[in-house]
Amino acid sequence: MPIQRTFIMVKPDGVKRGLIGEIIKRFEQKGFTLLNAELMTISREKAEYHYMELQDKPFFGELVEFITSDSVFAMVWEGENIIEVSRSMIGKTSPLEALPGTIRGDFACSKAENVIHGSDSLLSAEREIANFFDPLSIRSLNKDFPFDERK
Ligand code: DAT
Ligand code: MG
Repeated sequence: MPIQRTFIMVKPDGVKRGLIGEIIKRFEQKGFTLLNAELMTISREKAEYHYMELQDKPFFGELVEFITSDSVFAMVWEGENIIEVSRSMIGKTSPLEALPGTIRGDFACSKAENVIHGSDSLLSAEREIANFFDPLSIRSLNKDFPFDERK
């Protein structure tokens, strides 16, 4: 079972609604390990880089406006298969598909303002973590990271 790292971010709507604790609680209860976390307001440049895959979408402008509109709570988490598992804990993007029991299923009813972000692949996790955190600031529990799957 591969140990992975991922980038998780409570979006401005989630921070305003007081959901940081609830989200940390779910990740801790699952058995994942928090490696760094920071309340931050992100620049337009970082937001555009974070969502670069969506730059041609009609909602890209609104997405960048929203994510830079107020504080976000950015985190790095580590655990077994955390990229896939965290995506299933987060739930689908569409509120019509996000099942009860998932974070979005329980707390979001909007496609645009949906409480939380989680990386969707190893490559995007690496890029997203590096966009928001200095590598030296990330708690290091295992000196051998990245692990075998990347060799
Ligand atoms: P996810 O956040 O589930 O990985 P995504 O990467 O496709 O979804 O899109 C990133 C964010 O962009 C998403 O969390 C909310 C916003 N978004 C996606 N599709 C949208 C749409 N059709 N209308 C408005 N916002 C949308
Ligand atoms: Mg995505």
